[in-house]
Amino acid sequence: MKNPAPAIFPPDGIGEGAPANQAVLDWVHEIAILTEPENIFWCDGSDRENEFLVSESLKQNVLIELNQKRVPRSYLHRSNPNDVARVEQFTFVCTPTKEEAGPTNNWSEPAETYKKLRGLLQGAMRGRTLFVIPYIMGPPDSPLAKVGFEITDSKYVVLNMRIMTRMGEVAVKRLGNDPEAEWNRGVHSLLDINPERRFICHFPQDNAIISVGSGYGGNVLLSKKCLALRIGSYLARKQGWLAEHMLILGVESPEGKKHYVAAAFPSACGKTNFAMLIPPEHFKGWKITTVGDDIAWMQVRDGRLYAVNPENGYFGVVPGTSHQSNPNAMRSIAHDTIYTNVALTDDGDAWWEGKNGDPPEHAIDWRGNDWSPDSKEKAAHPNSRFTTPMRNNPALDRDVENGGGVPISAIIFGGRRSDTVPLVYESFDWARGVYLGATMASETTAAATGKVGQIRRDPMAMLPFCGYNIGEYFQHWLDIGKRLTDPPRIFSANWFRKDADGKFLWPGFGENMRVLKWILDRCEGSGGALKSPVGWLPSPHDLDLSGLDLDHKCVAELLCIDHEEWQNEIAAHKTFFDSLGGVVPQQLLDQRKELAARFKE
Ligand code: OXD
Ligand code: MN
Repeated sequence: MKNPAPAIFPPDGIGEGAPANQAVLDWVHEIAILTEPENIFWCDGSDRENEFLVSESLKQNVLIELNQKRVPRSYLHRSNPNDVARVEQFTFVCTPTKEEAGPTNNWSEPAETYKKLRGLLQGAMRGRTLFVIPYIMGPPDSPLAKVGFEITDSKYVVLNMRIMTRMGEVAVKRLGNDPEAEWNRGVHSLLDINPERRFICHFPQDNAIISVGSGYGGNVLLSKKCLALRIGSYLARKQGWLAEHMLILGVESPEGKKHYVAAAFPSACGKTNFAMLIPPEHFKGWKITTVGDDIAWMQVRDGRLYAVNPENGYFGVVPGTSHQSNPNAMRSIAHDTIYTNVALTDDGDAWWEGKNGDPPEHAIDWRGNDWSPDSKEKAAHPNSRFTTPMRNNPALDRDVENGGGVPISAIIFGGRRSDTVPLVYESFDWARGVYLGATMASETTAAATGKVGQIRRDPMAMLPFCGYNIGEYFQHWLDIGKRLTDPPRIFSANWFRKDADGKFLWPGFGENMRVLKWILDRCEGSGGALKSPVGWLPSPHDLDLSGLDLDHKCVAELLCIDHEEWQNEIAAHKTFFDSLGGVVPQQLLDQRKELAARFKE
């Protein structure tokens, strides 16, 4: 590359955060030769740098300033309408053999894929700035923390990564000068935002990611789904820990007894709401605190499972967020937030379906068109998002920076199921909990492109995120269990069961505290339960439902295990296992038979 002339003329001292590590310098040089940018900008994550990039983004319409009195230091971004969600069909795991990627991933041969991507990246940053983002996932003093570098030609990505990760100096320091140190190489280019040239490719053996053709969320914030989950799960298996699509919350009783719970729900199924839950009046004195809302990295120590949240911010679904559904999220996103694909009101505020108050008489919708309540289109895209720093959360857990992690007492697996799956039950033991997680299913949501509302098996909520063979992933879970002398109890939860008229039976949101309380009672050995074929099921009086306007019939329906529905469910487990082509551990196949037999007892 010729001596690059700065295209955006950063003021002195900005864009000079280059690390001393030669391996990083060599890699950046190689990508710059390939992509031919005008300028290389080494991000340091400082406030000054951020202000500079925000002001450039405003000038170039990458960001739109919101009303600074209402939402200080907050901005709106509109993505290309062809680019509004994760693209699972264009997401690849590139391992030497197809078997390593397994039956649930799109596989692509590494050498050919590198070649194809290099072709697409050739000259792709001409006239653009190449940003290098150093970041660290996990509390910097955590043994699980991972350093990554993301190269991108998108300012929006830089601004989001600064919120979502610990970015800059801290990562450079942790990496140090060792050219052999482990770090993730992420390359992202917008190209021309064309779905035909959109590929999100992972090379687990090389600890590398290349993402092209998208500018949206999980496709491009490479720290999140790509590193923390897909590459993370691969590293976790190799190194003996777990990288999971789970929120982590703390729950403290009025007497000061505290437990931590991790919960895996698929995308857009309420992880953020659950992680920020405010207990209803009836549970006065109980406190919920958030460790994380999307990803848990967990390790075994002294026979227990300890979790850290690798992220530094929340990339949450906006529609439906209100002072009723999630007051802590509303407070979090009241300042220092990037909104993507929400509507813009005439007075410069962000608006979305489900926000408190009446809809505005007029707004500009997420595509930039005039909108009124009579419009047929939604004002905000169903997968519109907020990016907000976790320090904005009034309920942030005090141990969120504790590198050793928090001890997990319970794991919850849950999906959107309008029938079959009861409100809550507990698996008989770890191995049967692994079966429960492995066979969970949920209705698809707008978080990924494709049909919404289709039931699909989504093991441990990791179907789109497990970066290696799912059969080995199941075995890894079983093996972790053998190392736990005090394992978390494993539960199933379903907030989404409906009655015959299609109405939700359970109020959800803050009232989920009632389910959580039963879970804690079980962990402490005090909660009552009946033995059912699927596991330990609360009877109506085992749940604290006082003050809740729910009739007996409704409670009975919520807790019902309908044998006919479960015959279909167990048959669907078989279909799913069969579809995986012989990779499922024998222990789980046996469990399916045992489950079926328990229904006949
Ligand atoms: C997310 C997702 O953005 O799961 O967290 O899609
Ligand atoms: Mn997620």
